[in-house]
Amino acid sequence: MADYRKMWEELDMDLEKHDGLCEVLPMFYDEVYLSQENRPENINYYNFVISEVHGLRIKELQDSKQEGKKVIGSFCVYVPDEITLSLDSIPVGICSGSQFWVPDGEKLLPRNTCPLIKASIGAKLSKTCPYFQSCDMVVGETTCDGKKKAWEILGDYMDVHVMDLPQMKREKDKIHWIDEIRIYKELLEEKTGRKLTFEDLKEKIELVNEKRRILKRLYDFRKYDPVPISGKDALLVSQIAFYDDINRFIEMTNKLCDELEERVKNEEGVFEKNAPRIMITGTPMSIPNWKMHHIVETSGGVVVCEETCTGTRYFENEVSENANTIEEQFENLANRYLGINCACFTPNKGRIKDILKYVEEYKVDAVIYNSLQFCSTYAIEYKSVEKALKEKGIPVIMIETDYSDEDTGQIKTRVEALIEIV
Ligand code: BJ8
Repeated sequence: MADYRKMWEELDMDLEKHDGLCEVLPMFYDEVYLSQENRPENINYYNFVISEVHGLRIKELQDSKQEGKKVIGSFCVYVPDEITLSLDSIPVGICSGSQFWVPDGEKLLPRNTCPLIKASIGAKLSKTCPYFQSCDMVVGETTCDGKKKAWEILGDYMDVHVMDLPQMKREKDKIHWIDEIRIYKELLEEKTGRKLTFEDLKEKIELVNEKRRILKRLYDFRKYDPVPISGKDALLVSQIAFYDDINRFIEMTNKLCDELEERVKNEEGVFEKNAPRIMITGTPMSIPNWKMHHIVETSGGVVVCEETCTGTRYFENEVSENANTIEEQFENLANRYLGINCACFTPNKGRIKDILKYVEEYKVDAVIYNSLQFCSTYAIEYKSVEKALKEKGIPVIMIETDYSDEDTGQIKTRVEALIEIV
């Protein structure tokens, strides 16, 4: 690997602490990913991306900044990438998925806060995340209470803009969200000195739709039996989608899908035919949170779908390309984004509908409802999801966990018991 220390230094990173992170990640990746058998050839690209996660991609971001582009971080799939890209900026998803950052987060946040929030704040505070350090601005949103309050803390350390996401989906909420998208656009125009044009937005709407289509294509292959790609690898591709260069990501994921198409034709799978098919639903899993997938796929099951923001919620539903004015484009954006069914909305019946639809489509045998600790919206919504699944005769268990390994053995026992009954 090239030497990036000078770049990290210029990014004002804590090099000593960062060395600690660089030591554990490759070992962990080897154990969870490289130990898998029969992976597709084209997954090597994603191995490479991970090996350069704090290196080459960060260098690319720095080079783009030299050319005058802005880097904009976000933590939620409601923040519209189309606007960011249209204004010559690069969106990066920076929700943090590692226990490494939690202790630093706990210096400022109560311990009984969601690990995703603690890790995000900890990553900034500890100056060990080069994505955070590269951002010209981050865009938060008013989803859960924990995040809302965390943005105030983060604001002491960097430029933060908060989008006021409605919590219901009435007509007036849509009007409000269109307005929030407009405010974000105006702020970014000010930052970049550019003006958003209909043509630029049209192009980026089409581009982001293409990215959604390629992720959908990938997920469609997981509907086959035997499954041509592991759940762990599919999750990895989704996670990388949040920060890789969009054009390269589309190209490489298309190549991977071409290979999977061949595998399906040859009935070649990573697991044996009839392996128990598990769907995971719940809170997002950002890099390197591979915990639940690893447990399932080392317990005899295969993860065939994730109804999460690092799964279907990220790519389902395209932005309509049918628009003649910027106003119509904004309305189309709002329609697509408000179609995401996050538990922070009330009511949120659409999520149950989605889960039942995926159970059918991906021929799911059992569901794991995975909720990060202290995430009350997802934890509370479990009861209605459980009821709907039980009515259909689909076994489901709820697992509340964090990023640590402490409960791995316990979770494995429960997952094995679930797999045994299907
Ligand atoms: S659209 S799931 S990315 S808000 S897990 S921080 S909700 S306490 S991440 Fe999310 Fe957007 Fe919704 Fe998706 Fe809070 Fe829950 Fe933590 Fe969460």
